[in-house]
Amino acid sequence: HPQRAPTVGIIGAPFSKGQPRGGVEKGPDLIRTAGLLQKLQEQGCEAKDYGNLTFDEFPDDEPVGQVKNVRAVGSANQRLSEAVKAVKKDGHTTVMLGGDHSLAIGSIHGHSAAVGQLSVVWVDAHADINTPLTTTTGNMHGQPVSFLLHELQSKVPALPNFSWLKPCLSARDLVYIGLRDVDPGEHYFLKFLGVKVFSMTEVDRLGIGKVMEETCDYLCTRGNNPIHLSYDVDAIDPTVTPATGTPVVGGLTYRDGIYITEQIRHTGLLSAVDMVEVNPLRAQTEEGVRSTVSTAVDLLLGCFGRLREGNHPQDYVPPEP
Ligand code: Z70
Ligand code: MN
Ligand code: MN
Ligand code: MN
Repeated sequence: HPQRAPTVGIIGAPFSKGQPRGGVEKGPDLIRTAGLLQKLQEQGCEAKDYGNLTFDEFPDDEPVGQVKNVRAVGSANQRLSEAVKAVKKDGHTTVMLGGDHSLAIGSIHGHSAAVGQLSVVWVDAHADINTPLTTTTGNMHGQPVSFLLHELQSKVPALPNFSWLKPCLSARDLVYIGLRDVDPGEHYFLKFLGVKVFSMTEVDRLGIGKVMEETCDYLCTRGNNPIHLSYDVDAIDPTVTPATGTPVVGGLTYRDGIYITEQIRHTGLLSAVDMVEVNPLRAQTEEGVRSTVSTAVDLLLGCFGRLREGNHPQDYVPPEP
């Protein structure tokens, strides 16, 4: 059954302070320049660009314990949460273009504020579930999930510019795909909480077809909540997406990555997408940047109905001689 074309609301979040490497703030404009809006429209998808958010500067953003740029990350995510909430209330499926993955805090919080209980599909080489106490790097992009989960609130200390944030996600409504670089504290939380995880080992064992069948079955039994797809481009193998801050060998193929988006779309429940961690300053070659950005665009097109058999008019009839 063909699905009514959703309308897409695009929010740019040129923010990099959840991690130490400059360049990831260029992601939103690079993805736009690669033609995201035109391509969505060409496949029959109405898209509205809400432009880029601007973020306050925090010149005296001293580390809190180990954690860096806490005030900037808290403030940026509060702004993003309000923006995502407003675009959801406008009736769109939101696309948040990052920026680093700390932005999932605001994106998921704002999405949940608008629509209620969510399912989150987190596609990433990393679990991003460290707390400010388990982090080994102090980077907030390795921690967003811990701030969002109800079950981890007793483990997350109060931080400056985070008092607006209320946990809004249950561990049983979270599925990971693509993990292959997990820290000790993260591994403990994933086991302790019983989170559904398809690491690269499961992708190898089952194949992406079965992984997505199990993912969609699992989300069905969780009650068909609106789906938030949080896509870190480093989930894909760095031979395909090298322009990212922390590439990890042995990732998803381009085809695995696209198939994930096709199957999530097929549920009819996709309600918000993040596309994060595109960093043009991290690839060795221009071709590496081009390949990364065009993959990010293709993943988003897959979310919104692009078919690999081609999107053809239903009333097409071949010419008679
Ligand atoms: C590590 C940390 C991370 C993305 C790296 C890495 C986290 N676990 N996330 N790149 N996207 O810093 O906590
Ligand atoms: Mn169908
Ligand atoms: Mn990530
Ligand atoms: Mn990652």
